[in-house]
Amino acid sequence: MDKAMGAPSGAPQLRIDAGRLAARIDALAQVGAIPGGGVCRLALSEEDRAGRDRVVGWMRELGLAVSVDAIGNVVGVRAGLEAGPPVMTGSHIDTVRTGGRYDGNLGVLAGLEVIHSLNDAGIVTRRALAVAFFTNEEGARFNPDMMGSLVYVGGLPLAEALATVGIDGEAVGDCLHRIGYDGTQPCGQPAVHAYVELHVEQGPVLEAEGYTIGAVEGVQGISWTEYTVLGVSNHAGTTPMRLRHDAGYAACAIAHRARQIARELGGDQVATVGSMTLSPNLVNVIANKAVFTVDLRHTDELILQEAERRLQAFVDEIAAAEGVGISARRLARFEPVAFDPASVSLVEATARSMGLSVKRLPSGAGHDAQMLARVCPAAMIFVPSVGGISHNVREFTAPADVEAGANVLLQTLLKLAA
Ligand code: HGY
Ligand code: MN
Ligand code: MN
Repeated sequence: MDKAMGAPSGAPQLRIDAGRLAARIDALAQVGAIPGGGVCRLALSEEDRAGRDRVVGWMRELGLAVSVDAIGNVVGVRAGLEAGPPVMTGSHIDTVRTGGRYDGNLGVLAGLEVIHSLNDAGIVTRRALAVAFFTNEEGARFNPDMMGSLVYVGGLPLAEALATVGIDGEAVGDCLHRIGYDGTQPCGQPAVHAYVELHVEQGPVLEAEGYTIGAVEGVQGISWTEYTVLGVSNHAGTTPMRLRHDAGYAACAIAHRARQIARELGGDQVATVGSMTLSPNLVNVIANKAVFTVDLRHTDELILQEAERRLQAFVDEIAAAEGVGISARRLARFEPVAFDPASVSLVEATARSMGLSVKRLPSGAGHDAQMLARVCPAAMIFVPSVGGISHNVREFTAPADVEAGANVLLQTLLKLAA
């Protein structure tokens, strides 16, 4: 690297190397690759370990000082001209079971591409820069989602996170140790000056309205609940309807009611029953047990609470009517988060200064940025998802949009670190 040159006012003409970024996206997508071009790297799995090792290898190649904290968050720091808390970017590299190659991965790899471009240009920023990936953002195996970043900002005690048992009966702490990422760095270190995350929109808005960049204003509220219904198994043929205590029916009725509530409330309200297991799960036996999850979300906290209230009222009603017992276990609950207005404006102005179309919008999905927003000014940059598809192997973002998003990230970070 030739003589280090401070970047007092940034390098407005500097751009990332799109081919190099695309190559890293493809290379990481080979880890846990599943048919259809997707990825399965559930948090703290062997695939997650392999993905982590690959990204840490790139961090070290780029000269970053890498630390692993006690919940497995990984932070690579590039020193600035001055000491002090870094400007951070990043996201997550764990995926859902039917994940795409951009969700989370793009934010981490674009961060590495920014570092690589600055290294090539011999530019050293005034403030340090950091690229992070946080443990278990998805929450698909261990609840809640955004677990690692929530611990990082002090929102979840480390011991509680480590003791969390996943859908397959294994504890976070044991899995973290097994994959060798139970680090020694205290959680929350390094402190962060500002945080910006690049992420695919995962929804239909930017594509439908023809925008390249999203300046994300905040993240909607999230409510995850697991319900356990206990009924009476009986013969499907001989048991009169009036004598049944059918856990399967009650679960499906609640799922139907959740959809009705979303329709009644309209607007941003969404409701999803994504997992359901019946026991004994046989064609000719009335189910005596059903375990299922309900995911409710809304941009407005009071409307989200109303959705929760309406659903619980129906749960009580169907329990009495069907003569079944229903218990609820909260898996995740986060209120809507508004990002730092000045940071949102910076993203918007940076995109516009690069001649890119930009729209302000909320995020329907949860992100690590909503946790970092508790401790520093945070913002997000969205790029379009083709067909609005995500959490699906068909997830895709056009290369030109990937490049545009990474360049907006580069220039935004340069301004924050100047
Ligand atoms: O569920 C979510 O919003 C995110 O994918 N964790
Ligand atoms: Mn994500
Ligand atoms: Mn996701």
